[in-house]
Amino acid sequence: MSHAKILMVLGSSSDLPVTEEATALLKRFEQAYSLRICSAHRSPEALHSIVSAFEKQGGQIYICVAGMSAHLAGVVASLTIKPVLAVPCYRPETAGFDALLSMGQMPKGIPVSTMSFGKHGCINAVMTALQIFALSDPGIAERLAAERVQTARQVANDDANNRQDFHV
Ligand code: RP5
Repeated sequence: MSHAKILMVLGSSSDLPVTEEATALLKRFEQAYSLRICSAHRSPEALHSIVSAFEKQGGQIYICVAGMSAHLAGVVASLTIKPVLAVPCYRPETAGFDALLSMGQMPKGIPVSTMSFGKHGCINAVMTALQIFALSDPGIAERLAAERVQTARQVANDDANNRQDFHV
């Protein structure tokens, strides 16, 4: 059994739906990961312990998923020099912009790499992690390249099946 190289931390169980396709992608790429629910403000001591344990086991990349005043990623980033990827969750109150700005407006020195909203952002966070691993793992690089070919093929199929030419 391999140790998780990626730790996904969610601020609440209500953020879980955002992560489903992203964790499926990690499984498809056979990447060991851990997913934990832990809040920077509701359970700060647990967050410190989780980060500390992940560091000790040789974990490499954090993905933080949170909504509202989403300081989770910033707090995790303060505890590590490993890459921290942040996914802002949409909440109806402010359309997710509170979380986006909390994550995307980190002052210099403690970087947080902020993705787009919700499930798209979470998938891109996983893809970014895979791209980082691919720098030193040709197998992952090959699979990412194949994924790109498949994505382009899908768009071409959609075009072939749906194109419209209207002339007068
Ligand atoms: C954040 O507050 C969580 O990441 C979640 O997106 C938001 C609301 O949490 P719940 O009230 O749904 O637990 O900490």
